[in-house]
This record gives sequence, structure tokens and C-alpha cells, in this order.
Amino acid sequence: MRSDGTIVLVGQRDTVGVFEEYDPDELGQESVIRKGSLPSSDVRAGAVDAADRVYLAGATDNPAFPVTNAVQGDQPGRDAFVARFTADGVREFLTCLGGENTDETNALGVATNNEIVVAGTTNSRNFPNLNGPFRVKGLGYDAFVTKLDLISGSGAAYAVAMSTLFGG
Ligand SMILES: [Ca+2]
Repeated sequence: MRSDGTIVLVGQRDTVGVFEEYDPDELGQESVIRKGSLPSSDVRAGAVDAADRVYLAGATDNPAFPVTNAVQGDQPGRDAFVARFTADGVREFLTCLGGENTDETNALGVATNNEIVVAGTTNSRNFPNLNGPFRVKGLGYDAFVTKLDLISGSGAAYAVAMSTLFGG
């Protein structure tokens, strides 16, 4: 629930990741204030920032995922993703995150300075892990934490500021 009392729901409709914002004083579809969607995605986490932008994170198997201002394009196999929508529900940032194997985001946080932090799992030996204290890929699946910083003056383009693996 947001500070103005509206409720933002994130989840799935079939293979489409969606978010919908409702006015809790009115029930039913007619109370949807705004909504957005991502085809071929498995949404695991969401957030809303102080400027009403909506963030989604999860995983996708779509080799033609419609990335926008991407840090990474499609990678082999399943990839983690991070998306940002404007207050009007327009997708303005969508990137894949991952490497050669299965990568999935399970958690997402947004800081007041627009930094995005995501966490998830990967078994890709070439997951983009840089500037992190625990950089070595272990066996099987490892956890990852990645911080994306908004590129100053870019509008909605981000760069990986920190990314590290945890595991053994
Ligand atoms: Ca992958």
C-alpha cells in the first residue's frame, strides 16, 4: 500500500507479468488507477518510488524480451530482469541481467536516490559480477546482489554500480 492509500499489486496473468494500482475505496476493475504489463515474464518483486514510478523484477525465458535502456540484452537461457515504469504506466527501463545459464531475480528495493538493488540466484559462471567483495563463482547456484545506479542526466538509463555473488 502506498502513502496515499492506493494499493499496487504485482503478479502474473498467464505468462504476462502485470502491475495494477487500485483505489481501496472502490472494488473491482473499474477502480484500477493505472496498470502496466511485461510479456513473457515471471514477476517476483515490485516497488513504487516517491515519484510514483513502478519497478518490477523477476525472470524471463523470452529471447526477444523488449529491453529498453538496457544494461544487458538477452542472455542464453533464463535471465533475471529489472523494469521501471513511469507514473503513467509507460515502460521506460527494462534490462536483462545474467549470463550463460539460469538467472532469476527474487527481490527488489529502490533507494530515495533512484538506486535499484536486486537479489536473486544464478548458475551462470559469467554473471556480471564486478566491484563486489565475493566475486568467485561457486558450484551450482549462487545468490547475487546487484546495485544499479541511474546514469545522471539520462532519464531512465542505469549502469551496474556493484554486483557480487554469495555462495560456495
Ligand atoms: Ca541466462
